[in-house]
Amino acid sequence: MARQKKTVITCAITGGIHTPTMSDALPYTPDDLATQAIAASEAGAAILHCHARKAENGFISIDPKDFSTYLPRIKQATDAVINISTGGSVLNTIDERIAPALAHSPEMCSMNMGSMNFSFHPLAKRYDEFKFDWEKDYIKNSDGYIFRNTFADIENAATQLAPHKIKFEHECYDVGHLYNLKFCMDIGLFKAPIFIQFIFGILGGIGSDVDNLIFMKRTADRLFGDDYRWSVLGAGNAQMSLGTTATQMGGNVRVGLEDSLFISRGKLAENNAQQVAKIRRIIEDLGCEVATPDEAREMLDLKG
Ligand code: KMH
Ligand code: ZN
Repeated sequence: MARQKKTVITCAITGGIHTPTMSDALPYTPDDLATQAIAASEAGAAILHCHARKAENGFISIDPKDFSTYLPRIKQATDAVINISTGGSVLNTIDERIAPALAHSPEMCSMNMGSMNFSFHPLAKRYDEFKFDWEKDYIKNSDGYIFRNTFADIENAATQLAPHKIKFEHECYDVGHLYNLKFCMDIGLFKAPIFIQFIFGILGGIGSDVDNLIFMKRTADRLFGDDYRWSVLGAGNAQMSLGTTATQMGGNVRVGLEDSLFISRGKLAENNAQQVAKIRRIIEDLGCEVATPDEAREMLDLKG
């Protein structure tokens, strides 16, 4: 595949993995979500990957109304590409998880490409003071959660979302997920060009070693040829290092507090924009350029 000229930065603003107790910077009120998303866009993120949370306690929400409280403010203030998560929480069904994307019809949404054990960041267990009751159970049970994305779930989500012409961020947490994606393309669920988010370092998925990134990339090259664009999400302390490696291999990168709460080893990030600014600085220092939202639209073939 020809090396792309610019690098698309995605920022995943809040997610559903971390809990408010872990960092005061993790946004969950509509005000904080909008303010941090807008700042991340201004810092250089072309795509904003969005989850919603309950304003009163930060619990992960898949209620489309909890997206309505902050997405319009982002759209009004920026031209960033909005990407709505269909990951929801491990407690939700696929129909519940796709409801926000169906209701808001964004340019992009996530599409998780396989079922897996899904454990939260092991560091979470160090936190024994919780702000909200739900956090304790969520963390306590985290070893036992299964993130369900069967072929039937994927087909159901793809079929219901198809009329909206939303570009999927195909979340691939392990090499088998690439083969799942290839199978789904072969049976006509997804059309080229596809956009793959290679995910490393989630407990239950592939680890965050450079060897694994090369393996995932080579496998995708073999399976999809020129029919795919790609990005790297390194969870936790792999965020900046693996993300940087991806940009040097010609790929795109995702940062954000959904994927890591830190700005450097042991130091919590102040907000999402700080992570975006850091990866942007690295990309530019290494002689590359970051893509604007419109350039990302063109590169990823979005509906615009
Ligand atoms: N939480 C990330 C590891 C989704 O929102 O659908 C992957 C993710 C999934 O962002
Ligand atoms: Zn997400």
